Amino acid sequence: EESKVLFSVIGMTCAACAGSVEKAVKRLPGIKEAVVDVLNNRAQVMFYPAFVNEEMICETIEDVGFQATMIK
Ligand code: 9UX
Repeated sequence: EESKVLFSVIGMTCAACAGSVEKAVKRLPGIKEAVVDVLNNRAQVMFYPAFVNEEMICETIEDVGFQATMIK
């Protein structure tokens, strides 16, 4: 069964920022879907917890250069 987690992503200022976050998250194993909303500073990620977890996703977003926090 998949998990769905919403992240706050601070620092994205244009659509390409959102694109790079989305691309990086989707490169992780076990990601079903990643939708990044630059206007609302949010990333919604659906994933399979057997392969990846919230912390790995959070760290990946931070590696791209943004401040990420799990919301729920
Ligand atoms: Mo847009 Mo984001 O020109 O780091 S890609 S600001």
